[in-house]
Amino acid sequence: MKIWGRASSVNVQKVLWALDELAISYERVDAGGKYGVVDMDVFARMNPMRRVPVLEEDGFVLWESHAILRYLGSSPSASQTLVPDDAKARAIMDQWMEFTTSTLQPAFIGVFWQLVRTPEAQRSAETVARTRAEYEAGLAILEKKLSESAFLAGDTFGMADIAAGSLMHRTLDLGLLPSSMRAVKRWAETLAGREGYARHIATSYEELRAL
Ligand SMILES: N[C@@H](CCC(=O)N[C@@H](CS)C(=O)NCC(=O)O)C(=O)O
Repeated sequence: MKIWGRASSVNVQKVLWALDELAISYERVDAGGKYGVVDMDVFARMNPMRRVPVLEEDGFVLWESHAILRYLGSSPSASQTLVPDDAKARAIMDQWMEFTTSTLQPAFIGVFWQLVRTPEAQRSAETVARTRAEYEAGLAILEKKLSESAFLAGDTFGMADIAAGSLMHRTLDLGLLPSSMRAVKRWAETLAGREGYARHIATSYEELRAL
């Protein structure tokens, strides 16, 4: 199995974390950001969006990180299941993954771009405050859920925790989690104890910083 994508991309990181959890071996090829590659026609034939990650396996090609997570979780080579068999339990997992795609991650990216990817001279305090507040609104939804259960889809760790949890290292590092959100903090600390998180999520993002 080949994963195309730079290791500094949070969407690539969540796939690498899932591969670790599932003990699936793979080869990663740098693409995107400073590595380019996504501009090449050969890459566009795999992913017309020219984005990473892309999974390639014996001629099978898949893009969109959460589609990749679901595929990996249901793959026969998975050594443990992160995607429940039960339809309702799986739908709850999907719900949190969709929430991450549609709401939580776009809000995170808004503030991350301001604080890390925009040169300080070009930042506006107003935009920082607005994007921060939008992300806090998303985190508040997680806080409510995680004060009711240990993980997003219930009592056991699963793919939804990988999808949303992949944002937590940068969230904590940038001081974006309000101190009142104790349940998110407890959850993030639990996730940080997993080897795949330590290996792929808790990494430096300095190469992304605008000078
Ligand atoms: N919804 C897509 C988003 C993919 C995406 O935006 N990837 C970013 C990196 S996080 C990308 O490819 N950016 C262009 C680049 O790195 O050159 C997914 O979840 O896979």
